[in-house]
Amino acid sequence: MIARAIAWLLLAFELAACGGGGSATAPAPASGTTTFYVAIDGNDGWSGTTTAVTGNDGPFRSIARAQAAVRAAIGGGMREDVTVFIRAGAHYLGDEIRFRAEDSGRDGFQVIYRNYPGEQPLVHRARRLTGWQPDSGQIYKARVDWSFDMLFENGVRAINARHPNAPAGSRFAYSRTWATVAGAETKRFGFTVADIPAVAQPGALAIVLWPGGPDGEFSWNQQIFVGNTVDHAAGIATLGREAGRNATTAVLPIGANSRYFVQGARELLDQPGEYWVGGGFVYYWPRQAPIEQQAILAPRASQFPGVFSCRGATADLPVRGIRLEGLLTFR
Ligand SMILES: [Ca+2]
Repeated sequence: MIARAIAWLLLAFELAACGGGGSATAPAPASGTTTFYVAIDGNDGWSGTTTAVTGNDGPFRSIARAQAAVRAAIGGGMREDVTVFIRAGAHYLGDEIRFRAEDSGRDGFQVIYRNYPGEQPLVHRARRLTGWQPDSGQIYKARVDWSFDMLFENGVRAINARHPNAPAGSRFAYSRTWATVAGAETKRFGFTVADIPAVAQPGALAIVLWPGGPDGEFSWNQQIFVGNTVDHAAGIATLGREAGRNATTAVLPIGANSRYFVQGARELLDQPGEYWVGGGFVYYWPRQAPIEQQAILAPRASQFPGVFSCRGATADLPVRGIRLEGLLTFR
């Protein structure tokens, strides 16, 4: 499981970024140089100029705050390299760090974001969900104000609450359509009543369908339909429209034995590892307890899911002179 989880992680050691180049040898912390520190017990209201918490001052909490401090420090010019030392532990960005031209090293000097000597910071693009409150049974809820399409607990992907349930260790289990509806083969299908649970808001049910042709055997097209109509008395489901598209029918006839499952309703959250989002909350049944001690991550949905990115202003004003070193990064 861990090995599978690692597969989606982008591991970047000694990442030389943004045209910075240069050697892998960075200066150790020293007084007299422009240096900032980021630590997971830091505070963005502090100066960010001490290696650890001392009295009412200490490191920054976030890399983004350090980035802002660097911008302010170099805006009038540079007389030496500027280094941001990131201390050990898991740093959750919530979104990628975007370097712009004003983040660039200048005047022959570089801006260096690197691990504190002898320590290994882990930089996650995702935001960590915290502030869990008990909801019902073993289900907890936490507020979310960003959109995401994946959730992870300790590196293992969680499951959008669905029916039928996937067996432990798998994300795959399906129902089978029961019958073709003559004359509406790409629009309606017969189902076994137990395969689509009756829920309080049936309009919320999405049907994840592999229309399989007359005998249900062709399974290379997956379509997700929303706004469906489910008639339990007749055992007939009528597709609404394809999520994110204008299609209102399946790309192939829906024969008997085509595969599908349903998701989207709160009632389908009924086993560990399933989550459901609604009303500004994410509801989750953790695989492990206590929930606050699990690293539950929800990467913000993005077209460009990077950890660090660079975008200059113009061809003549690129991002340059930034080095990233010794950071283990996770999308
Ligand atoms: Ca379920």
